[in-house]
Amino acid sequence: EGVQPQDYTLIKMEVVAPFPPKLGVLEGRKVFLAAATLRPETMYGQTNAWVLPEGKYGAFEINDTDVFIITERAALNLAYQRFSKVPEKPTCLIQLTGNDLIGLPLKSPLAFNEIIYALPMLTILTDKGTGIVTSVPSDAPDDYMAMHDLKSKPALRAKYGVKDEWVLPYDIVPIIDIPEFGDRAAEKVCLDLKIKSQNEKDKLAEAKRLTYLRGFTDGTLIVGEFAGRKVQEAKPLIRSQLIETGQAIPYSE
Ligand code: A2H
Repeated sequence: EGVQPQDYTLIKMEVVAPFPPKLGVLEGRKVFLAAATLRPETMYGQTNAWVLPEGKYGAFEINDTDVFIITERAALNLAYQRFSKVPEKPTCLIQLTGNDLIGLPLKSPLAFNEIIYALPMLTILTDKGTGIVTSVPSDAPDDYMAMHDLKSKPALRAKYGVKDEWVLPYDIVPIIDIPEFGDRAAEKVCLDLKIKSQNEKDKLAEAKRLTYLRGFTDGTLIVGEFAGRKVQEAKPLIRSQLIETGQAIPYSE
């Protein structure tokens, strides 16, 4: 963990009922996969959520209505940030693994895709954020490569029980234009650097370095209520809106 606290936005991705047998005890509740992001203004371009197949998660009571599926570590942090039904104490309703979550249909704030699915990503860190990541392959090289791996490797889909229809219909949604990078910046940089898979750590670090700063300083939103505004200006506005409408909460670590 860094020395500086990171201010994340936790995006509430609602699990669509009916729930599978593993989540049966949660039936009748409002259940969300809560994804930590530093880029709330990119939520229009979500194509899926990421979970770590072998990762340990739990379903935690956040307040009288909401249940969040996140890591225990994140639930404890949230409990100290006033987000727990019992103050300063996480209440876990059921323990789950990432494998239990793969294939869950989700409704996520601002996403142009009405339903997106929870899919496996092998590079998720369990000691960062919530262990759940929302996927925006237009602007995040990690997301682009993990999606590319699933789309191009039927054996990888089979290994994790991923159905074709959770992946193949989902294409990049252009949302931000960056001069010289275009409106699919993550794809362009991954192609330029000839990155082969989500496991090429060093190259992906370079891809992120190349895209993130330019996207934030020179990017312009091309969709949604703030189309035409600079990413820098739109980001705090979209973050506040998501929080005020109850579709997200602030989270720091
Ligand atoms: B960001 P930092 Cl479009 N493991 O959200 C791996 N990656 C994680 C994670 C975890 N446990 N928790 C969060 N993340 C990702 C959107 C996005 C993100 C875009 C562009 C850049 C970007 C869509 N994915 O991140 O190490 C999440 O991906 C820029 C670094 O705390 C989160 O924001 O800086 C970001 O990493 C937080 O990474």
